Amino acid sequence: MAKKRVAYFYHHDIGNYYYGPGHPMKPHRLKMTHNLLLTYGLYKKMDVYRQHWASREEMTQFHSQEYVDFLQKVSPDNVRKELNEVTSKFNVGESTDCPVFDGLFDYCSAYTGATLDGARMLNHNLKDICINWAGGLHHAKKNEASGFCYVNDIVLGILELLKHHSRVLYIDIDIHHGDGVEEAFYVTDRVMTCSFHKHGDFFPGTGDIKHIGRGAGKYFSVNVPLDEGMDDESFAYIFKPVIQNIMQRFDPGAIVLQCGADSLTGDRLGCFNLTLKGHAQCVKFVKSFGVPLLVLGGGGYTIKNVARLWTFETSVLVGEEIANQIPYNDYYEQFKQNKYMLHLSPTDQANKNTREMLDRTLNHVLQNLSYLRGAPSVQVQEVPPDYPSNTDGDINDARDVDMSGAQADKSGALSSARQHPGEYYEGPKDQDK
Ligand code: LLX
Ligand code: CA
Ligand code: ZN
Repeated sequence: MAKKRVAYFYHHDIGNYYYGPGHPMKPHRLKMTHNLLLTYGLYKKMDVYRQHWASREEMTQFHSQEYVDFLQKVSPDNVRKELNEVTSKFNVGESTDCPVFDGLFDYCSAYTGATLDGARMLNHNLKDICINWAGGLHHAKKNEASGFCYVNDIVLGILELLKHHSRVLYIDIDIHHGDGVEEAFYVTDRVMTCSFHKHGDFFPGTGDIKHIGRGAGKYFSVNVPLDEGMDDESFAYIFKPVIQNIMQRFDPGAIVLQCGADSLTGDRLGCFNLTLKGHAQCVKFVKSFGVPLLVLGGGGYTIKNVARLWTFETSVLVGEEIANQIPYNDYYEQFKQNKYMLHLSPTDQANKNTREMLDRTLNHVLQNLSYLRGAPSVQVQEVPPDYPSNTDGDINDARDVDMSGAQADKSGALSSARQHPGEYYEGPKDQDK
């Protein structure tokens, strides 16, 4: 496979945000990943960028003003006294799994900024693949936080890609259902969402195979419910034909791939049995279609294995083989348990996904896909700007990423945005509640 032009986004402060003692989400895993991939020398094979900080206005392209205002105002100091009443409304605070911590808004602004930068680089054909391991917060909703996620960078990234692409495919291999992304695009045929997840008595409880989209979006939401103990062979057995079929029928102009590491063997909160190779074969398969690709992180709670996985997947994306022996790095002792080896072996956990179940699920999904009548197209209109106009005029102040050359796109794509009514689901109408 020819080498790809790869951009990688990282900010040196991202690993210092802290959800609090005992919380399983540890942004420190991003620092470990960054350090490991640097020591493998992978920075030489891609362009490394510090992201811009996403503004309130950029976030409200999906989220409600009221919710983003709240995220901007709330702090560990005022959450109890002044803002106590609204915390339950937005599902943020002590009694939830989405705590208020120091720098919460800046954290959201950092990971969202990186996802938007990646989408814009792909839109302007500056790169083939963009990577943001800090992104992938698929549970966040228009008006509320959920499952450790506050701002849904994925929805915002897809909306950005839709400015230049008629159709965007979203693939989610996190062990959890990508509910926030599915909900946002449930009624449109311009975004196909496809989540593979553990289903049945598992957070967030959505993602039934029968949920396929509504209205113009019917058959454009694909759910692949799975059971515990999923191994590499079973995962490939269902992942490859589903994605192959979607690629043929939907023919997306860009793909967003959420690479949650909680589907790995030995994850603290997960129950699948995938190795690095099994997880990364999905990445390799998606890459093989040669479509502009935005790669994001996601869950992942055994943090040394998150660092292993995303380092290995970075090597796959840049097309470089890396040694199984982990090179000396800042967190070297954390890798001792597996003799300082990169790769993991599966455990002897039983795979509850029988071949019969997988065949039934696969046939059901392929049957639904067969109802798609060719790839939908939309009218060519004027391209919306990369950055929404801002009355303060300060949107680009902190933008570090070099986007020069963006206007040089010869394809004419810059002057031909594609828009469609009902681009994403606005949430229930009052009369539906
Ligand atoms: N699934 C997922 C993906 C990304 C993030 C968080 C989640 N949430 C969970 O894994 C989960 C697990 C158990 C209960 C509830 C939710 C995420 C990624 C980066 C930063 C913040 C959140
Ligand atoms: Ca998933
Ligand atoms: Zn998850």
